[in-house]
Amino acid sequence: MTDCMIAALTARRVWDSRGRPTVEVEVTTGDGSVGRGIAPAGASRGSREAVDARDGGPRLGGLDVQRARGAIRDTIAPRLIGTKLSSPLDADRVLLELDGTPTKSALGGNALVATSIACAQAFAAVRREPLYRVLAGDGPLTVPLPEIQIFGGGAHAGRRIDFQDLMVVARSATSVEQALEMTAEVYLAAGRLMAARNAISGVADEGGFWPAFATNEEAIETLLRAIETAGYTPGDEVAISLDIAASELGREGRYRLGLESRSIDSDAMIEMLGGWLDRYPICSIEDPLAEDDLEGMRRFTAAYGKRVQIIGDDFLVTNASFVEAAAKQGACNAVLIKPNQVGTLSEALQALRCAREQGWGTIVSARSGETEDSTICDLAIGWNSRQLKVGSITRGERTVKWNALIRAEQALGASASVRGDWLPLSTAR
Ligand code: 2PG
Ligand code: MG
Repeated sequence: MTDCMIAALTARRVWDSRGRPTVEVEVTTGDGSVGRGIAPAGASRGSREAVDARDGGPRLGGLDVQRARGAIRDTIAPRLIGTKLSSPLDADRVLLELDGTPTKSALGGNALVATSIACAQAFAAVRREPLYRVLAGDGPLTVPLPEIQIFGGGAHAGRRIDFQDLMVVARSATSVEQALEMTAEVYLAAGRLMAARNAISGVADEGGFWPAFATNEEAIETLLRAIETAGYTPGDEVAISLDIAASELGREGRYRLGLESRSIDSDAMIEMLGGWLDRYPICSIEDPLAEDDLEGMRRFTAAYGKRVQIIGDDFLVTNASFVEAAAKQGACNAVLIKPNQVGTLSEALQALRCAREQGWGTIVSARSGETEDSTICDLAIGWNSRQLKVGSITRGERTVKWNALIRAEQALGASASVRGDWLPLSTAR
């Protein structure tokens, strides 16, 4: 069907939520349908992630994307224009062949992911269907359970506390609509608690409150209090989810807790986190140990893997072979799926499938630098990831995703929505 032929493919520079340049690709097909994709950007990045093409030099902090635009204009567009898309991820084969490097250093992960998304969206536009339906094929369509940030920290908030995300999961909600309402109540309660302490001092990169705490644990305690103040039972109704982003804290088995002016080794880190798992109703913990601390991650997983979801983000960088290796080694029991960590939607899907084969949890995730592109919602729904992480319940680049879930839930019915009561709770014995 010539409808699905790529008639035009253009790139432009647009802006992300941190005011940094990024690249958007627009694909027009033979029947005039249009698909767009915008590359997001991380701040806490795994060292094995796909590399973005950025210009370097003094302008715009070295972050301009003219090199990525050039790669799309000179290499990707000439090859893709005139080809027919026979499936939503069809273009990825060509992209991978054109780049030919494991970290996408030839054309740039940003050039690849924006093109991959735009082609998938164009394919869905030709079908006049939401991308999630096209991606699901005959498979199940589920609206994912949200994990939503209340306090931001680490690299997203001037390292005001050491770890990165304090989130909530509305475990007892029976729909996304209800989960978002419950989260909004917790967010408001947290704001009141912070205001009462005169501690409202800004917004972290993903829209959560800028944390003003004396210790890292005080942040968790405050979140617990916010859940209670909002009228919910911590754990059963609203559970806590943490992203430690431990690769930001140290290397070679040493972790620096700047807020507490101390450095600890891998064992002490495991002990500290284990204490939190005992004391607070936590359902998920992401990157509890650094990407180079396989031994630590194995020990942590052996000790707590039955009580809590242990998510590899920087540790696994959405790479199927790293997921497979980690599963064999007994490290982690869930994976974060961020397409731009690996470069194309096809590779992200491979990582997700590989995790599912291991019986792992799968969480599709946004980045800290985001835009109005909400394709990750289509991926989470169409690939049946069952969980989605997007940052807070504030700011347009975040709410565009949550609001897309609400629309999908209305279209698919609340029975398609994933409930959270199957998630383990660290405090349940
Ligand atoms: C993470 C993400 C999103 P970043 O670490 O999980 O919170 O952050 O995009 O900066 O890697
Ligand atoms: Mg993370």
